[in-house]
Amino acid sequence: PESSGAACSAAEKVKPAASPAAEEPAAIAGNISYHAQYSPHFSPLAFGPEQAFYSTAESVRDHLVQRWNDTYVHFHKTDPKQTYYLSMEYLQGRALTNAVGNLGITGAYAEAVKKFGYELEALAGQEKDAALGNGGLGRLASCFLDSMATLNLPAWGYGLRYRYGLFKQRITKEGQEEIAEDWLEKFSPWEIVRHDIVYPIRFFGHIEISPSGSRKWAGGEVLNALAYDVPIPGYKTKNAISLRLWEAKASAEDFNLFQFNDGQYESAAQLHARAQQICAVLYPGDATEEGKLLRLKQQYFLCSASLQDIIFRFKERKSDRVSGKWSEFPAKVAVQLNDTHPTLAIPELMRLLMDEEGLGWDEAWDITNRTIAYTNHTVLPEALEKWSQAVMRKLLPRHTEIIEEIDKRFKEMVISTKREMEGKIESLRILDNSNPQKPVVRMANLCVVSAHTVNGVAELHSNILKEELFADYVSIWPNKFQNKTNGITPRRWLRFCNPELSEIVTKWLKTDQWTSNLDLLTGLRKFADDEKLHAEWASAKLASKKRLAKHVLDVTGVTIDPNSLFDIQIKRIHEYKRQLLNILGAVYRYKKLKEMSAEEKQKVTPRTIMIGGKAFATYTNAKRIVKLVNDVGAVVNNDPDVNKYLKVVFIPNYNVSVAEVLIPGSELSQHISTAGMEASGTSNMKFSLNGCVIIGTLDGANVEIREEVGEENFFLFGAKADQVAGLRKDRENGLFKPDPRFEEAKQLIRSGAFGSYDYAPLLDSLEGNSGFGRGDYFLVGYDFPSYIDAQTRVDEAYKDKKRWIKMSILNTAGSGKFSSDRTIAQYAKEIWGITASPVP
Ligand code: B1N
Repeated sequence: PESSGAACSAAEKVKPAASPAAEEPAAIAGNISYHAQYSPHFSPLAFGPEQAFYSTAESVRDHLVQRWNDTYVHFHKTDPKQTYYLSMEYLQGRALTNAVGNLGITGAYAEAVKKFGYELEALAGQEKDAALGNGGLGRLASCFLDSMATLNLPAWGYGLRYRYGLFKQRITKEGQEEIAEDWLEKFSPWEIVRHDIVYPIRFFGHIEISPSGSRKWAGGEVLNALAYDVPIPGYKTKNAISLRLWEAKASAEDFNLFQFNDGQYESAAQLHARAQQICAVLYPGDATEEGKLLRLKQQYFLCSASLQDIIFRFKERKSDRVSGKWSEFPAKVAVQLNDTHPTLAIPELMRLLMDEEGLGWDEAWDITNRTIAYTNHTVLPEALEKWSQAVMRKLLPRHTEIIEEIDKRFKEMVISTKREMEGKIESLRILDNSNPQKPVVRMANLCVVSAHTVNGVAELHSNILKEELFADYVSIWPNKFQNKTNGITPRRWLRFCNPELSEIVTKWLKTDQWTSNLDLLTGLRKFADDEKLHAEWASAKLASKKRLAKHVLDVTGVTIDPNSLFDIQIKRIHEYKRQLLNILGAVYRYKKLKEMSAEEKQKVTPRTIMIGGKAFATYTNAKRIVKLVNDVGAVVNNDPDVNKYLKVVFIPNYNVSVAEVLIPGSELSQHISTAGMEASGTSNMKFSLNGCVIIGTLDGANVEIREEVGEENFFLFGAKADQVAGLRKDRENGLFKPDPRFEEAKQLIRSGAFGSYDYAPLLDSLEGNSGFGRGDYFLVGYDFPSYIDAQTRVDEAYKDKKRWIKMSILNTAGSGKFSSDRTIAQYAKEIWGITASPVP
C-alpha cells in the first residue's frame, strides 16, 4: 500500500466541491446521466430499469465515496483507537434504499429518477441481495456496521468477498433445491477495488530456524489478498466507514507460461484456480460443524489479510506520532472476533509480532491478549468448532506450533496458580488429546484463554456461558465475561422497511429522533388506548399486510386474505428452532377445523401461517421439515372446507429483502426454540419493533423482549431453560406421557393425509425415550400442549381488535432497548475502549 502522506494530499488536492447543490434533484439527474454515459456497462441504446438502477447506484456511490475519503483522512489525522470487526459473514441485503436514507437524500433521488420515468422504489427492487452470510450471525454483523457508522465510531469491518453468497432456495416437488446465488453476475455498484491494497498469504510450507534460534514460516504456496471496500454510511452523519472484503488472487508469476505454451492449460494456471476456490462460496452452514480444509483456508485468509492491514495502518498512523512503540498497539487497536470463525487471528497476531516484528513471546502475548475480544454466539456442541491438529499443522505449521505453546503455558499457569483447578485441566485445555489418534484444537477454548473479554449475546445466553459452558474459566478469570444483548438497526428495520408505521410514530412522538434514539419509542405508551392512533396504526398494518400478500401471490401463486391473522416464522430451518412444532400445531388446527360444523367455524379466527427459511443442504431432517410445510400447505390451501379459516404457506428463498416485506406485515411471530438453545435471536426484535406480537419460549432475547414490552403483550409457553435437562432425563426414564392432541397431529401426517412422502423418520425423531435421532431431544412433545393453549389465547386476543392493536403498539413502544446503537455503544465503552470521532 502506498504511503499515507501521498494518500492524504491526494484526497485534499483533488477533493470535489462538497456543495449542497450536488444534492439537488437536477444535479443528481445530471450525475445519473453522466454515469449512464461514462461508466457504461450496457449498450447506450437502452435505459431500462436495470440500467437506471446501476447508474443511480453509481451516482449514490459518489456521495458515499466522498464521505468515506473524508472519514479515512479524519481518522488518519486524529489517530483514535479503532475497532476492527472480524467476521466470516455479513448479510448486507440491498443497499440503495438504505444508502439514500442514511444520507438523507431519498426525496431528491426519488425526484431525480422520476425525470427518467422511474420510481425509486422500483429501481431499488432491481438490486440483488448481497447475502454473504447465513442468518442471524451475519445479519448482526451488518446491523453493527450501520450502528458503528451512525455513532461516528472509528471502526471497520473485515470479511471475505465470496463469489457466490448463500444459495438461492427453490421449492420443487422434491422439496428444497439449492442454486448458486450469483450476486456478482453483473457487478456490485457499491464495492471499490483497491488495487493498492494487497497482502501475501501463505499456506502449507515449513518452519525455518535461524542460527539465533528464531523461527520463521517459509515455502508452501503464497497467494495474494486484494481489498474491496464497501462504504458504509452512518445515519445523518458525515461519517462513512468501510467494510473491507478480501478476494484471493494468484500473481502473474504463478502463471506458468512454459506449461501453457506446451498445451498444459490446467496445470499452467493451477495456483490461479486454487486462489479462485478460496472465495468461491460462503460455507452455507448455520450452527453446524464443518470440517473442510477449504473452510480453514478461508478463515486463515481473512485473519491474515486483516491483521496485516491493521498492522500496516498502525504503522502508517504511527509515523505522525511522537512515540510509536508496539506496546501502544492495544491502545490503538481493538479486534473483535465474531464467534470462533476468525480465531486464527490470535496465532496470526502472535506470529506477525514475533516472527516479522521481532518481539519476544511475553510482549507479543500481552499485546495479543489486550487487543482481542471474542463473542460467543452458540452453545450447541456441534457448532463449537474443532479442527484436527494434523490438518492444521499441514496447512499452518507455524500457527499450530504457537497454539501448542499457548496451550502449554496455559496449563502451567493453572497448575502453578490455581492448583484447585488441576483436575479440570484437560477439559479447559486448547488441545484435546482424548482421542490420541485424532487430537483436535478447540477454537472456543483458544479464544477464551487468549482474549481479554468474552461475551454472550443475550442475558440468558451469557449466564449459560458463565454457569455452564465456560464455568471453570470463570473461576480462573472472574472478570473476563460480559453480556452484550444483541440489537438491530432501526433504520433498515423500521424507518426504511415500514414507511407507513414510521410516519405514524414520528407524528405521535412529534419528532423523528427515535431513528437514532430508539428509547424515545416509550413515548407511544401514553397513547396506547387512543382511538385515533388505533385507527392509523391499523391502517398502516393493513397496507403492509397487502404488500405482503402481493409478495406471497407473486412467489407462490397462493392468495391469502389480508383480514386473516398473519402468523410468521422465518429463520434458518433447524430442529432446535422447532418449525416442526409450528407445523404440527397447524396440522392440529386443520384437523379441528375439519371436525367443526359450519356454525362452529364462524367463530374461528382466520389465520395465515407463513414459514420461511433455508435448510443446510445436507441436513436431512431440516429438508424434510421444508417438504412437510409445503405438503401441508398444498392440502390445506386447496381444501374448500377450511381454506377460508386457515392457509399454510411456505415462503421460498427467505433473505434480507424478503424479511423487509414480511416483517412489517406480521401480526404474530413465532420464536419457539427449546429453551436454552437459541443464543439470542434477532428477528424477534425486528418483529416486535414493527408492532408484531410474539408467541415464544423463555429463550435468548425473548426473555428481555417480554420484560420490555410487558408480559401481557407476549404469548409465553413451554419449558424453562433450567428444566430442560431434567425433562430429558425424565423422558429417558420413561416418565413422559404425551398429550393426546400431539398424538393426533402426528397420526394425521402418518396416515398420508398430506401425501405419500415418507415422514416416518422425521416423526420417529419425536418418539422413543432416547437414542440417535429419537427421544425428542428438542422437547416438541413436552411443549406441544402449552403451545396449543397459547395459540388458543392468541385466537381469543385477536378477536378483540382494540386489545390486539394495543398489544401491537406496546410492542413497538417497548423495543427501544433492542437498537444495535445501544449494543454497539456498550461494546465501544465496555469492551473496546473507543469513543466517537465525528468528521467535522
Ligand atoms: O447468532 C445470532 C443469534 O441471534 C442466534 O441466536 C444464533 O443462533 C446465531 C456456525 C453460526 N450462532 N452460531 C451461528 C453461524 C454460522 C456458522 O457456520 C455458527 N449463528 C448463530 C447472532 O448473535
